[in-house]
This record gives sequence, C-alpha cells and structure tokens, in this order.
Amino acid sequence: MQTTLILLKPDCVQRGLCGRTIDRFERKGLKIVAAKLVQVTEELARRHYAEHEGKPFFDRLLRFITATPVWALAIRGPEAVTVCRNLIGATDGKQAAPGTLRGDFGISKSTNLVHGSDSPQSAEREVALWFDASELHDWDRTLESWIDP
Ligand code: IDP
Ligand code: MG
Repeated sequence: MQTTLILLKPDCVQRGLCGRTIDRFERKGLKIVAAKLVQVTEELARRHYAEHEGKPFFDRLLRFITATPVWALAIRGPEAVTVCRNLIGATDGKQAAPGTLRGDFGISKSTNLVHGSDSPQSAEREVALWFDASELHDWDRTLESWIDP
C-alpha cells in the first residue's frame, strides 16, 4: 500500500471541478485517508515545490498555488503514486491523454488542476509536509455491517 499527496489546485477549486476530480480517484478504488481545504502560505508553497526553485516558472507557480485555497488529500491504495499520476495525466494539458484529468479538463501547463506526488519518496515527504499524523485515518470498508438485515 502507498499513500500519496493529491492537491486540487486553485484552478480546480475555482472552476468547480473538485467533485468530478475526487470522483475519479474514488471510482478507481482508491481510499481518501485525509482531506482539508488549505490557504497555502508562501513558506509551504516553497517547501512543497523546492525542487523547482530557480526555474523560470517558479515565482508564477508560487503566486498561483497561494492565490486561493486548495484541497489537500492523502490517497491510499496499491501503487497509489503511479495509479494517481496515470489518472492525472501529463503536466501539460495540451499533451495530456484524453481520459486523464488534465487531458479532459485542461489546456494549460501552468494551471493544470491537480498535483500528485511523483515517487514513493516524494509521497512520503509531501504527505508529512501537508498533514499531521493525527489527520490521517486508516479506515476500513465496513458499510455492509451497518446495513439493516
Ligand atoms: P507535475 O505537476 O506534472 O509533476 P512538475 O514538472 O513537477 O509537473 O511541475 C510542477 C508544476 O509546475 C506543474 O504541475 C505546473 O503547475 C508547473 N509547471 C511545470 N512546468 C512548467 C512550465 O514549463 N511552465 C509553467 N508552469 C510549469
Ligand atoms: Mg512534480
């Protein structure tokens, strides 16, 4: 099992695509183990995107991700890192395959709706950066035992 960090970026929230986006992860069979709406500080943005510091798009990326709130989710499942990256699609919405979130809902490389950790190591670092251990809930699918006989 892996747990990966997913962010529904400001453009996803602004465009009202959060429900449809989360639906894709849920329908795939992945489990949401943490979720919260976050107004991102510059400090958190810098730490999250540290690998991109110095790149030409870095300042704009910081302004974008801190502009309005994002949904942060921790999502768990077998090979969740790769499974989520495949559902999200390529960085640039223009090249992202149809059927992926970026391929279906976006046409931009900078405002591309969803973040997903890119490796198990990144996932571990990012989940710890965005969530306290107490915010992660390892729940089981117990619905059947609650249904009236
Ligand atoms: P990823 O989100 O697909 O992992 P990264 O290369 O890690 O892509 O870049 C992080 C984020 O930085 C992207 O999701 C996008 O918002 C932004 N970004 C990446 N490359 C560019 C670019 O060439 N121009 C503008 N924004 C970019
Ligand atoms: Mg990345």
